[in-house]
Amino acid sequence: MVTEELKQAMPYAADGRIGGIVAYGAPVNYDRRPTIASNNLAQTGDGRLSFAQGNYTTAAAGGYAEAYQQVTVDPNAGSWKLGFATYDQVSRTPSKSGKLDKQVLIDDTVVWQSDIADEFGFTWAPASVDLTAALKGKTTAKLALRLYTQAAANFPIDVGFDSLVPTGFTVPNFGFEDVNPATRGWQLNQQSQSVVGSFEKVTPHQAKDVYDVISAAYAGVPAPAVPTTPSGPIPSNLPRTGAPYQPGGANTIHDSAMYGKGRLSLFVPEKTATGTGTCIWAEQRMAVDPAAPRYEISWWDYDGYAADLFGYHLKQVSIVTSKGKKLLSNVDAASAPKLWMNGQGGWGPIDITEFARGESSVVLQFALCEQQGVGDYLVDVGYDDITAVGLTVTNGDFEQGSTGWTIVSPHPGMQAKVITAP
Ligand SMILES: [Ca+2]
Ligand SMILES: [Ca+2]
Repeated sequence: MVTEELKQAMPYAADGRIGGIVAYGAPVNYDRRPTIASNNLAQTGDGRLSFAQGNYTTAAAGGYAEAYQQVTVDPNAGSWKLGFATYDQVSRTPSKSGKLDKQVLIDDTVVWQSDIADEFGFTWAPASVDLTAALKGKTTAKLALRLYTQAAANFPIDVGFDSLVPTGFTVPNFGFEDVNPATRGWQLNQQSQSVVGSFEKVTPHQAKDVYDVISAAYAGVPAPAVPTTPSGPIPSNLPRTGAPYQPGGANTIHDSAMYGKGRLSLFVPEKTATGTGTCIWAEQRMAVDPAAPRYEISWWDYDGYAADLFGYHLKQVSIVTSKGKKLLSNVDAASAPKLWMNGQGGWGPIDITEFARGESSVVLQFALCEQQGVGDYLVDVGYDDITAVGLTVTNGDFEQGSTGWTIVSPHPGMQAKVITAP
């Protein structure tokens, strides 16, 4: 994807039509950073088909993006069907229904569709469609997977398709593991200004791979090859039964940590009421090094929320000293996209010298607090990669379960826990 974008943009930069190219997400310390674990949203392997729209954007009614290919059909197979899995980040919120439909088409006719608000959000829902009427007697057909905008949709989305299991026909690259335009089989048809289709592949060393692709583009040499094989088997078909989202549970993404496998999860399930002012959190008493020249705390946080739903869930980080409790950070869970942020992205580590100086130890709290009670707004806030200067942090990467942390989860419905991917 980076290769294709650079190929399009570099001629503009070369002849001065644009001043330069910002490669969003380009790594600067590529050799030190592993792939962000939660970036892999594939159901199987490391590749998937994605239809995404950014924050603060509205998809116009009638538009769509689709991936398609001409498939070979056995006209005498006796049975024709397609099993597959779809993913979205929309829980069953009524305000989001009637706007965006996932669709399967044969020869440009819709044979299956599902509203993105039909299933539980953030989970892969298995699906199946009988294609006997559409494929019987044919030797070839156009198979398309589409996200269609039925009515204007003003919220960020990332809809996935993965793990196709055809019966009575064959689909090369059924798991979207090959993203090379020359060999991937699939084509894209872009009929929306804002919903963008792409073949997303996450590699174990994403930052290094992106760095190498950018280097190759500017050096004028061919881009390095991207792996084209799945890292795991594609499962057989399953009935269509979406499971409720549970952080780290069945049908969620492989690993929702930032780095490694563990993270803190502060969770409010959908269709669950909370009370104004209630909080859940993890806290740790940290020893203060009296000889340290300064004191800093750094953490990364994450949530699955969107900017159209402000004012409910707050990510709060506090320090408790002998003089009392101070709020260090107070960020609405709807203020950032589904992305790990180093304290809302802008500020990075926080200088806490004025609070820690002279203390033998301090308590740091990482909380989710309800600014307003909710009736039905799922949120899953993550914290990971907590580090400090001048303080001793135990298990700040949550790779040893909850070791070192006190988990405080006094409210039924709100769930605080350390989750660890298999
Ligand atoms: Ca896949
Ligand atoms: Ca971790």
